[in-house]
Amino acid sequence: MKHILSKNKKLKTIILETAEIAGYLWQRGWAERNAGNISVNITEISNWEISDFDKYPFVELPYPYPKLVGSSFLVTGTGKRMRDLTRKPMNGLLAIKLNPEANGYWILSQKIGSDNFLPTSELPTHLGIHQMIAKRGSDEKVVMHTHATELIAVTQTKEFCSEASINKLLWGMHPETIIFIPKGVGFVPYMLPGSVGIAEETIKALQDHDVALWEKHGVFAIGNSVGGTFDVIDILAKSARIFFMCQSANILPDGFNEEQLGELKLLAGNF
Ligand code: 2HA
Ligand code: ZN
Repeated sequence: MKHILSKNKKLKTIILETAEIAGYLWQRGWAERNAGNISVNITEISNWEISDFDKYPFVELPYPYPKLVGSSFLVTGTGKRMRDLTRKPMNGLLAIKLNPEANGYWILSQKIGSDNFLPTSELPTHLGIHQMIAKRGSDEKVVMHTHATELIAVTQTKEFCSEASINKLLWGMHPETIIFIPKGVGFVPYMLPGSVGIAEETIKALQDHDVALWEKHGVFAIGNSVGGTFDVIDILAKSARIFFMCQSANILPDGFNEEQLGELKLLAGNF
């Protein structure tokens, strides 16, 4: 890391945490090939003063993000593998900074002419989510997309393709789920990945949930830290695994009733 980023200790910590969690995504089997992407809003900890912006690659965005003027992000690169991030994080991550018009960004982790690569194909969705967070003024810094196999599997039947039915199922399988994810998950019906439509639906779903479940594709989750965002997906995936374990043993799981869920919800914060 022989560039402006290496002088920033807080950023280094976030890069190392992202690399560690990327390894867990791979170990879970949620990150086949180049699947998944992560972005972290690093505006608050960015200490760089740059006078020579023309040294860095500049990329135009298809539309502007007015609430993100001048914001900086750490983001995974397009085509990069999560499993490779664990060894050489900056070979798969970029640091970008939006311009004053918020209709383009400089790639601060690369110099023009070096081995350049671009951010994830899901960048419009990531920036749209960060903009929604900026608008409402909440603290989430991280957006994580991964192909959580167990959660994809439950969306393969129409039975669980609604917010009400998917949350009833996931909350019912394990106490942690309603304690740590009391708002449940939002549901996004199948749409072409990387499209404007799926970005809009995801942003809508994340307005009142920390997780959006993409039908037959994966999850988008937001959180204050990379590790904490992973934890939430991990808990949901465990619920789905319990459901499938019961199914494969020919057990029809009872789940929790409304009263049990209600008292579990009250444990949030001291569990
Ligand atoms: O980053 O997961 O949805 C690759 C993807 C696209
Ligand atoms: Zn994906």
